[in-house]
Amino acid sequence: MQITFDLFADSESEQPRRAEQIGDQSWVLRGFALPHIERLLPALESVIAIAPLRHMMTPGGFSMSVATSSCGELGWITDRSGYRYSAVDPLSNQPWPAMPDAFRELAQAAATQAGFAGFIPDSCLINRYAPGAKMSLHQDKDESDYAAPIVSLSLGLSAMFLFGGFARSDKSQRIALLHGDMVVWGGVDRLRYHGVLPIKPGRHRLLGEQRFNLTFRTAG
Ligand code: MD3
Ligand code: FE
Repeated sequence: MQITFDLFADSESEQPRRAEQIGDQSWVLRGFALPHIERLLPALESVIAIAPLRHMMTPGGFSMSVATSSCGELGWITDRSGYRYSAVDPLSNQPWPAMPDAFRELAQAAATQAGFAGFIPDSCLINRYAPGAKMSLHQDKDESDYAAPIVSLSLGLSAMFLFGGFARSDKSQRIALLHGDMVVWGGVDRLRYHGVLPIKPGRHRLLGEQRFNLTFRTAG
């Protein structure tokens, strides 16, 4: 009896782990990362100690409200010359930090759960949202192979995610993404428009006044 009680010492772990289908080949895995948070947060800290979060410039000359960094062989960058993947961090001119095993293993497990066994991410983009930060509707088109899924992990403050169609003007579904939720998008849903509404002010027990989203991709 004592043992089962200890399993629920952290109230967030009481969230049932369940899969919600949001598209023909897209799934929200509620609470999927919760059993691994204690390994994930130190790994995240060690990555951003080497490759600090920064507000990159869009090709149009605006600073992103989201602060970004990356780990893995390739990192997503933007500047006045455009959006692309780079093997080096433009701040340091050094390779991005290695992808922590805890990250890769979690992303692979989530992909497998959603029907994409054999997913090998070579890039993890780290997005940090302070309250008010948002991401406008866009498609992810900078990767070489659209057959691979994209896997995301949400940490900290919750977000309202917009999941649209194949034209910017298509109606979007709104999906709340909470600490520990993972999402897998693949196949026919890979090129759907998506975005994030401005993050509401708040304080998360572990992460404070911020939301992190980690996006795992096969980019190269
Ligand atoms: C849906 N990030 O970094 S999760 C991005 O929460 C991005 O930070 C959001 O969109 C965030 O590009 C959303 C990731 C996501 C990534 C790719 C997708 C959702 C997707 C591709 C197709 C459909
Ligand atoms: Fe995106």
